[in-house]
Amino acid sequence: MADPRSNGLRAFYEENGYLLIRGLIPRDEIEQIRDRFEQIWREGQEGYLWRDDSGEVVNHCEKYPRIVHPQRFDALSRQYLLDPRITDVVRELLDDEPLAAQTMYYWKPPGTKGQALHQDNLYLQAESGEGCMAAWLAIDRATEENGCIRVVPGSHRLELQCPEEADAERFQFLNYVPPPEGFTEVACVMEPGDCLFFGGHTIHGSDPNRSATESRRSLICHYIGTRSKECAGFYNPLLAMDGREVIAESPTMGSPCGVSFDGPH
Ligand SMILES: O=C(O)CCC(=O)C(=O)O
Repeated sequence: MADPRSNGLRAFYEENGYLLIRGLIPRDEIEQIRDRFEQIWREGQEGYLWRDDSGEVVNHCEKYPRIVHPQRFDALSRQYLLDPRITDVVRELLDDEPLAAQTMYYWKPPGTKGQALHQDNLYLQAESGEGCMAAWLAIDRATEENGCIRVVPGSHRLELQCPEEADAERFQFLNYVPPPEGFTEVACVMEPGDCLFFGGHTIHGSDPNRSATESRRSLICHYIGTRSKECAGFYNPLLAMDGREVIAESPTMGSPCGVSFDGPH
């Protein structure tokens, strides 16, 4: 694995607010993760993902095909949330001992809407340093056509912005943070096993899946640093790296919108 302290990787992160590590998790493990979630997709999971009478998938986000907090019932998700290959990078980039906040898995089959550009810390509300950090692990090849992640380099230095309304035809969630003048989004084309790390202020999102045949599956893990004593209640209990449960305090940081967001985004 590439050491984030070496080869200018840390410098790249500090400059850009994201870091892509190629081949962090080998293909055979990626296939195991994919197969486990295909099983969850087929069998459903009470309270997280199930099918209505017409056979449509129902979950936290109505018919948007993703699952939130699978680490709470699935040992494999929890294993990757606490995997040192991922958490060592998070520790280095946060410059703090990580606490795990959640996993999410996106199936994103052909035709699925995207997620408008946004900043994660508006939702997690971790109060120190970068706020939270995401590790976005590609399960399939992620391309511009099937709706890969897009990031706005340098946006990690911005304050949290109050979102505008996104285009409901293209995006599932309607909170949209436009890149300010002078900032441009870039597409992160990734292979299975590549992992993209980005901070809680980094503006990012994804376009709809325009492919006729390819899903764009991904496992996403979110962390905060231990120095951030606060985090939105939706993420409690957090997990320390040894698996211990930790309860974060309620956020006091305030919101750029006046109202706080707490829940999946
Ligand atoms: O994977 C995606 O399409 C969007 C994920 C994302 O932006 C997030 O979970 O914050």
